[in-house]
Amino acid sequence: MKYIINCSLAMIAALLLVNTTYASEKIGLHIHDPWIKEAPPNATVLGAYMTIENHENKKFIITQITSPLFKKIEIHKSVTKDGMTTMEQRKRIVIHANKSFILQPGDYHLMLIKPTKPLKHGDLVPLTFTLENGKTIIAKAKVKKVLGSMSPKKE
Ligand SMILES: [Cu+2]
Repeated sequence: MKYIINCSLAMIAALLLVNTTYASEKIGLHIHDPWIKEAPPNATVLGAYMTIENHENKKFIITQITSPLFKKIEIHKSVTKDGMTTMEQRKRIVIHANKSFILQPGDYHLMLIKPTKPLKHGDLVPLTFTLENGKTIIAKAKVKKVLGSMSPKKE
C-alpha cells in the first residue's frame, strides 16, 4: 500500500510542473497550483489541493472558502487510524508566519460539495478565500484527470 501511495504522489508531482500562483496585492499570502481532482459527472463531492505560502512575519487564518460553482466548501483532513481512512472537518486553516500549508490527497484538502454543473479536465473553478481579518484572495483551480486511486477512500 505504501508503494502505491508513493507512486501516486510522483504522478501528482508530475502534474504540478506547470506553476500558477494567485495572490492579493495587499497580502503576502500566495496560493500555488490550485487543482481539483476530476470525478465522474454525477459526483457530488470533489477534492481540491494546493500549497498556500505565507511570506509575512505574521500568521494568516483562512476561515471560509466559497465558489459560485459549488453549494458549499469544507476544510477536511483525511485521517488514517488502524487502516481505516476517514475525513474530519476543520473550521479554519492557519498558515504560520513565513511557512507553507499544503493541501494534498490523503491529507488536508478542500471538499467541494454539490457542483452546480459537471466539471471536466481543463475547467477552471474560481475559489474565494476569506481571511479572519476580512480580506479575500481569489484563485482559479484547474480540474485535472488523475489516473489511478490516490487515497484508499474514494472522495
Ligand atoms: Cu473530504
